[in-house]
Amino acid sequence: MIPLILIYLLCNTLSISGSLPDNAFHYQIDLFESHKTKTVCLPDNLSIFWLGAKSVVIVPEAKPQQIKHAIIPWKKASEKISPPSPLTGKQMGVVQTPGVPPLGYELDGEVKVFRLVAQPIEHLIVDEARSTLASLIPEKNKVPHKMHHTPRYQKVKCWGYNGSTPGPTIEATEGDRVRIIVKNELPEPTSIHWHGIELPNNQDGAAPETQRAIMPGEEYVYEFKLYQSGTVMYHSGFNVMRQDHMGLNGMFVIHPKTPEDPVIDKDFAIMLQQWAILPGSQYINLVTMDFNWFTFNGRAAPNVPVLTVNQGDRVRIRFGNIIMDSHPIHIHGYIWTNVGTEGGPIQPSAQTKGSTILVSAGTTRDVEFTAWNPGLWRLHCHKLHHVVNAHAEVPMGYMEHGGMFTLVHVIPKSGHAPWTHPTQQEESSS
Ligand SMILES: [Cu+2]
Repeated sequence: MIPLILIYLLCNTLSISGSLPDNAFHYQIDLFESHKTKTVCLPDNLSIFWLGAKSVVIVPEAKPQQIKHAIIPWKKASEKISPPSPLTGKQMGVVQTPGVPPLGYELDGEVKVFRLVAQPIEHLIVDEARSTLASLIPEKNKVPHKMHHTPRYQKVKCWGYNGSTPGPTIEATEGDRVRIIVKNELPEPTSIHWHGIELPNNQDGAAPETQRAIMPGEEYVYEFKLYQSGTVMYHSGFNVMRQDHMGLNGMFVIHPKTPEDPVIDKDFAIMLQQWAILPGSQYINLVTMDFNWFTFNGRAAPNVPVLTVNQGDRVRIRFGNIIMDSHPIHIHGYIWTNVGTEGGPIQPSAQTKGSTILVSAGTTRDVEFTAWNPGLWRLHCHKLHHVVNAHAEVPMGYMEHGGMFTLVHVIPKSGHAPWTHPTQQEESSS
């Protein structure tokens, strides 16, 4: 117990408790209760691994495999978790974030006031008993494959905003002044960075460079005017590796001041996320880059909601990516137009076409198409490990679709009309 005595002597105001088996000594240290920073000194033969604001693992000889399975503090037992505010679930915009409740706002004069609560949540990534895809697959297509067993149910103890991960999509209009009141119900300090927004430095949410972090239990107010339009994002700006991976991210849509042409009939937002979850665990493994769960708006197939549109609709899909890897998102049956980035709309002369859009880490990409082609069309990441669930656990046989995979269901105008390509229509009308 030498480390215990050592740390206690050096930092006599810290509270230290708990232990891990084997060679690792695990202590909880109340660093942030007093808003003070402590420096912990250790002799050369001891290594210290920070697991968050309140927890360290001390290993006499660094043996990473021993800390890999350490459970990251997720929630304080004493912590009060607020129910979603009445504005959560209130659709006041036009963007659908499938699987994520919308967020309304209150008006204070001309300021749009949004409320976000950062809090621990228990989130269901997949529950095959509630598949959103199964009912759409024609019975005649179901042939008896022998599928290898893959997890049919995966819950995760993570962090989110207003009860969901990603958090609700914030919608406003170019020229609006917005106020976002953030409450911290996490077991550690946090802040929110407004990713891709041009704003004054003191509103950037980069703690500690531009603000003191929001301490557990505190509320903090951000307020700025929106001078741009497009799809941007928000995510934690403190202890970023951990907090963003734990689920603290969301989309932020700024509509242009002038009406859009062509008019968008269905406007979807999809946040791309990835998670490392050890077999049988509900906790996120933060000490690996071997991600094994991949989600659209926090859900893996077959539980990703289907994007249902009518034939002829003008459809926009906004993709956002805060996590580490890039995701090439592909659609079947359509060529879409790349119309926007986190920098805003792309000028028509610079727009490109494709059926796959690469959404790199830290970027957003908006695509548009007219839903001329009826049917069930796959929409999925084209990194092939990203379209199965917990791929590391299963042998390479037949595997059901999982991960970043869903369908665009284009409902035909008429069940009897023959299939026609748009160029055929042009030929017949000319
Ligand atoms: Cu991917």
